Amino acid sequence: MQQDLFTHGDDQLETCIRLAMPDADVCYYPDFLSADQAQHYFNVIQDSLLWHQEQISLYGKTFQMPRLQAWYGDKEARYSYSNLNLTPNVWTAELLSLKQRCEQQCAAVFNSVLANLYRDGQDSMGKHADDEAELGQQPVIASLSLGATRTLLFSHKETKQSMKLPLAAGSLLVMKGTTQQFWLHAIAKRKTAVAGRINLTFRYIYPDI
Ligand SMILES: O=C(O)CCC(=O)C(=O)O
Ligand SMILES: [Mn+2]
Repeated sequence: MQQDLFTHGDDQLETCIRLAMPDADVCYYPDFLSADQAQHYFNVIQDSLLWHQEQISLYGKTFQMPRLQAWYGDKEARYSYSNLNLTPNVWTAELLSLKQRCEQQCAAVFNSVLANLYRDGQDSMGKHADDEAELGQQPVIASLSLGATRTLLFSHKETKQSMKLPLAAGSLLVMKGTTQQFWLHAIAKRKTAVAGRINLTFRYIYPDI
């Protein structure tokens, strides 16, 4: 991994760890939020979002998604995901303020956020790319982690190269460029006891696609 220091805004310096992944543009900011801020947002978001457990249909069978989800955003930011069609809830004050911080950090605009709550180590997310048509060609995805550290597993679609990245509380992972085109990512189950974790992925949904 290579460390880049770069400026954003006036004279503020942010440390970005740029991951050594071919065909990708992935940047990790370990200290995007302070420990206190991360704990505060974890508590408020866990208590205030309208969490629900989706059902997924696979090979004619119905399964419960192994995590809770909630979708917030601007009215027009409708999203289809694993055959689900999600209408966004109206932004909460905390989500809006985190969205603005992510926009500033990424020099990008987001109109929605997918929130995932991993209740314990048995909750997970399967291998996928954030490559739905409504995200556009080379989406910028800002992924903010709160609560317990869980490992994100990247795997290259062609070469099968893999890469593990523990996502700590208060960290921001920014995926952009060709990342979704060439790489899959997943959160694996953990056998040992793990406390709750919330991940927020800020996205821009093109309303007319
Ligand atoms: O929980 C994570 O870090 C990954 C979430 C994710 O990949 C998604 O919401 O698409
Ligand atoms: Mn994803």
